[in-house]
Amino acid sequence: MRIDVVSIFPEYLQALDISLIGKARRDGLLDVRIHDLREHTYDRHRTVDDTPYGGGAGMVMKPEPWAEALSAIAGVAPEIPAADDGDSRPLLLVPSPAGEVFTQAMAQELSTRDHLVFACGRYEGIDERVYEYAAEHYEVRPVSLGDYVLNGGEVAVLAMIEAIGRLVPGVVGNPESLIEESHSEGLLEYPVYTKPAVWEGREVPEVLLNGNHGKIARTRRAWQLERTAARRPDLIRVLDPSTLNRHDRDTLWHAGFMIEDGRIVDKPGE
Ligand code: 6GU
Repeated sequence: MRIDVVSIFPEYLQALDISLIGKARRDGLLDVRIHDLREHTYDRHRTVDDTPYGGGAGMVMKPEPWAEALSAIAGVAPEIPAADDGDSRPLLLVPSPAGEVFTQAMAQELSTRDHLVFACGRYEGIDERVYEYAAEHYEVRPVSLGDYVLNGGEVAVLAMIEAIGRLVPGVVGNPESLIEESHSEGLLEYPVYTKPAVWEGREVPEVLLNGNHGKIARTRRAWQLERTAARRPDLIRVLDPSTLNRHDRDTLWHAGFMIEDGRIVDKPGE
């Protein structure tokens, strides 16, 4: 997979040299290229921003450096065979608190693409016309990590590249570890324990110690449901009830949910 990132702080992206993603790059699984937006400025101060038309606080990123950077990347992009939907343009992901929320499902989908480009904005954002211009060469998608504001897209891009990159075949050594994890089945992960069996007077749950694998699997499933009900009730309400067995329904009942007209709803009075 080819990934390009354009930023005025390329040093931020040095974290991509480390750990799993760094190894995947050295192994040739991920071709990550970081570009300094200021390389596409031609004035003495290498200016990338200007005051907003219409007034208001802060500065807006100028269109010209972005147009040149994005054209250069699209121009050198390998020709990609048309996908099922017939759109062969590379994807331009624009980190922004005003974007569509980035989820595990989106990470899965993006991990199958050949070419992703991230445009890291700073200040109050990029001149809107850049997105229209970019749409001639890219499929443009604004994406947000969640409902809070960062100073720029760089930290968000680090998170997204890690979430996407680890799903690219070969990047995670043991693909088994991708199967049972938080969010992949719409539930949070169960709690985990390691040695010693007693630590600071606290015992590892007995069920994990006596090798009854059927019982361990049922217990972990119940822990997942209980934890998700407590921390993320929104995820419980969108589960498909047909995926729940009698044990699951019983666990959810005790956690304050019931099934009504084929949907999971809060028990009255909870
Ligand atoms: Cl993707 N970018 C910025 N600048 N702020 C954010 C965000 C992204 N996601 C949440 N807040």
